[in-house]
Amino acid sequence: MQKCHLAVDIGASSGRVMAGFLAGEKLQLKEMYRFDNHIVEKNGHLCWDIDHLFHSIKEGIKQTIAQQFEPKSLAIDTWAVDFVLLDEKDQLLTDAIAYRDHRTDGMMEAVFQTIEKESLYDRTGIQFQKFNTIYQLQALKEQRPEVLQQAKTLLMIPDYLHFLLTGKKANEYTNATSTQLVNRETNNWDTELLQTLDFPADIFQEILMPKSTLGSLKSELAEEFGMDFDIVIPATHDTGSAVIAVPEQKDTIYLSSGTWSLIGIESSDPIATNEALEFNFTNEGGIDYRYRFLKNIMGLWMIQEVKRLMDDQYSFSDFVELAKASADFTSVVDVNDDRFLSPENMIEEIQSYCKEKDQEVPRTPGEIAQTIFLSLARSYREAIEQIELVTGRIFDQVNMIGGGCQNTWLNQLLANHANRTVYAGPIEATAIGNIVVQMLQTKEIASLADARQLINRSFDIQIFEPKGK
Ligand code: ADP
Ligand code: LRH
Repeated sequence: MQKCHLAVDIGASSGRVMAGFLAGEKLQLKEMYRFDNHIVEKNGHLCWDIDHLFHSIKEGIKQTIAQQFEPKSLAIDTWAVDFVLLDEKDQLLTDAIAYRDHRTDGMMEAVFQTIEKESLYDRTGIQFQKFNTIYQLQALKEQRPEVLQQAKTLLMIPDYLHFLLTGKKANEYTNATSTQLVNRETNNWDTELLQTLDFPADIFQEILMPKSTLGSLKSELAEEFGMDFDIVIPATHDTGSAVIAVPEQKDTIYLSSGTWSLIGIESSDPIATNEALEFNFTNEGGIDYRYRFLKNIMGLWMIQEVKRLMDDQYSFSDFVELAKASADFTSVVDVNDDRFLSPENMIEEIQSYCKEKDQEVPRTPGEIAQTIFLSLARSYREAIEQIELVTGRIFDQVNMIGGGCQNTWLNQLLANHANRTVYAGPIEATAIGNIVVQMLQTKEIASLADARQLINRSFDIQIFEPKGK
């Protein structure tokens, strides 16, 4: 059997189980299993189907073993901010409610009545997104106080999936910072903040850092799989894992392109200045306390929704070609407008926006896709300008990673509009970042710098040079 490390990487649109192992001078990555993930409506809320996710993880492990791969360890990463609450018997108290649910409408303002926005930013360095865990907890406090009172444990989604595998409870650091409840100086739960907000401090668990070992499989699972292995803590926030895999280059901006577009730089210290606050940049915790100074941009969620609303008649690569053929269509929307976060109908929302702004209304699939891609490229350029303004540095290139790298038209639009060289790849950066943390834990890789060099020589990177707009 081929020994490997298993990365379970679950994004908002799909999950995969990937085996990683060293072969000579290179890191090899092999997909073992892929599964669908999407938000479902349950009990009046938008939720994640956590049973489906856990079942798929188990199926992925079984398929891995059936393909003659033997995991030495496994680690799970998912999207950030969402969590579950457990009662005293470790049973779920609610469904796994998704960040696009409308329960957080107005909750940011409610929190600001207790703590000023500036003070919250100063303590945490985290951006203001209406769906951050802090606002989800505020929603529970106001709408279902009995649930919060019964809660004994808060686990973020990957923490919960790790718990189901091992029976061990912990909160992983990179994802914990996305709650907006971790203090950027202590890198621990901000107990004063929890007290101010009247959140039950005892539901928060010990924070574990990436590269820690959580434990081995529960005995019944080891029996079911016919083998046992360790669960290692990766950067459980997918963006944290993805940024680990940015091939090391000086003066680069990364753009993790998937359901969301996360654009920023790695910084040894949080940058929580007034300008950073004004531009709504975040400082999420990363491996070895490297901070991700970045901005969330609505991302390819917009085209995912359009694809769904058109009954999956067109594939993502069809949309790329259709948009390219509509290159002369110039209407744009403000992709960061909250109206695109969870609209009833994304196509109509885009059309109404254009109409309201007296722009030509996109009608055909190509025009709609072009409006999305052009709008994204423009907002990427704006974010690059903001990063340069805040840091006083110049960045001449962008490293695009994630599934969105496959959108060659968007890569070219970004190169043109930002007038920067765009390096696209690796597509599976998140799984790679997850795997290398496991290899750092076993010391198969000596350092993060070595890991990034290894990634650089192991995966293809496509280059897009700016051409006249
Ligand atoms: P997440 O982890 O958030 O679920 P991924 O990193 O898997 O997202 O990226 C998914 C996105 O990648 C899709 O929304 C789609 O826009 C883009 N994508 C996937 N395959 C292709 C393709 N063949 N051509 C163009 N874009 C693609
Ligand atoms: C990307 C991501 C992003 C978060 C959002 C909720 O998958 O984790 O970093 O802001 O989902």
